[in-house]
Amino acid sequence: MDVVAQSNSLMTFSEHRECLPGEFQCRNGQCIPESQRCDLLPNCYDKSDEHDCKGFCNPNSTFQCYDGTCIPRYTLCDGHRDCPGKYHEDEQYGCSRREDRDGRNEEKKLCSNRSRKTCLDLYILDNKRVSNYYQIDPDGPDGPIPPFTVFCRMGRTRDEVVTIVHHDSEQSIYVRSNKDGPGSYSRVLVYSIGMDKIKALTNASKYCRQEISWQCSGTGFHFGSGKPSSWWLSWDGKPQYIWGGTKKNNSCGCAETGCRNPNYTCNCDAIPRFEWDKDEGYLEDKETLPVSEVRFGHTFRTGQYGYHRIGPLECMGNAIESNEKCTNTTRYMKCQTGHYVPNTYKCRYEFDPYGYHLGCRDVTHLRHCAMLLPPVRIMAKTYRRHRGIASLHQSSNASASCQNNGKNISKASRNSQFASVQQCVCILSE
Ligand SMILES: [Ca+2]
Ligand SMILES: [Ca+2]
Repeated sequence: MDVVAQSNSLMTFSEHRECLPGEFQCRNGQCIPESQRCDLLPNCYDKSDEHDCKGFCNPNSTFQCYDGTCIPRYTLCDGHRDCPGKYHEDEQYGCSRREDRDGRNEEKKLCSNRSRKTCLDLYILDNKRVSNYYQIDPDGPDGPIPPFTVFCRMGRTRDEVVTIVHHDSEQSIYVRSNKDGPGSYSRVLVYSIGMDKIKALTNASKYCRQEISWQCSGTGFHFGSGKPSSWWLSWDGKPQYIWGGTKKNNSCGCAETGCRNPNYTCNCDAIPRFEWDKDEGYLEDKETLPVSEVRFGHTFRTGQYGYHRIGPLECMGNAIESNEKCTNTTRYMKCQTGHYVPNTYKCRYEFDPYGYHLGCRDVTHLRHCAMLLPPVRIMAKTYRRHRGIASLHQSSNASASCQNNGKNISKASRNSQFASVQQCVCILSE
C-alpha cells in the first residue's frame, strides 16, 4: 500500500502519557526530550516546544540576546547582527571563528607568494611604511627581469607611495660649451639600474614622472623653429622637443601658465644674455621616460650659459590594479563582512534548518553567479513507525532521500510550506 505522508498532517497523531523526567510535555500531550525545548526547531507536532521561549533559550544550541530573544548559537560572530536593539551582542564577544582564522592564514600565505611589482605592492601586501631601499620584481616571477632594488618613498596613503630610481646627474650642473651650435653640450644620465629594469618598472606602474629644469641666460630651446637648440633624449635615444610642465609638444610648462614673452612657448627662448630665467616642471609621458641624455646648444658665446637639474624617475600606482584577491582561489571565499566561508558555498542557494542562508550571511556567495546551484543536501525527514503511529523524526544527518526503516522511499521533494523549516514530502511504499 502506498501511503502519502506529509509532515504537517502528522500533528493529529500524538501520544498521551505521563512525561518522564527530562521530558517536556507539549500542549497536545506529546512528550519530547527537554533538550529540544526552545532550540528554535519545532519538535512537538503543534510546535508548542517553541512557544513562550523569550528568556528561556536553550543553552545548548541557542544564544539569548539581552532582550530574551533566542538565536541559533552559530550565528554568533558571523558578521550579521541578529540580536535586536542597539548593542548587537551576538557580534560583540568571543568573535574568533575557526574558518576566519584559517581563511586569514590562507590569504596571508597566498599574498606572500604574490610578486611585489612596485613599492605600492610592498605597502599594500606587506604593510611596509618606512621609506627605504627595497627589492621589487616588476615583471613578476615569470618575466625575464630578475628582482632589483629601488628606493621606496612610503606615504601616509597608498596614493603617496612612490617608487624612485636615482641617477648620477640629479644635482644642478653648470653648462658651458667649447663650441657653438645646437645641442653642442651633452650629458648622458647613468641610472642606478639598467634600462631594461627601468622599463619593466614603468610598464608595471600606473604613472611615472621626472622633473626637469633648465635655468638659462641667453640660451633657450626654440622647439618650433625647425632648428631646436636644446632637447632631451627618451629612454631609447629619441630626441624629445617638449619640456617639463606641459603635455603639448614643442613647448615648455609656461605655455600653459603664461611665458615671459607670450610670443614664445618657453621662458628661456625670450631671455637676453646676462639675464636669468628658467623653464621647469615634470615630464609625465611614461612611454618616453626616463630621460637618458640632455643636449644644450648655444652656451658658447659670452653671456650664454645655464644650469640643468634632472630629478630621479618617480613612479606611482600599479598599471594593472590587481583584482586578483589573495583568497577566493582555494578553500575559502571572503564575504563582504570580512568573514570566510568554505568555497563550496559559492553560488549555492541553500538554507539551514533555521531558515538562514548557508554561506555568507550577507549573501556575498550568491553575487556574480551565472546560475545558482541547487542545495547539496535536502533536509530529509525520516518517518518512523512507532507503536503503529507514525512519528516525525528529524534526521540528524540529512540526506537527499528519505528513508523508512531501511526501505528506500520512491520520491523525495522539498516543500517550502514553512519558510523556517524545510520539509520533505515522502511517498512511502509498503
Ligand atoms: Ca524544539
Ligand atoms: Ca550574528
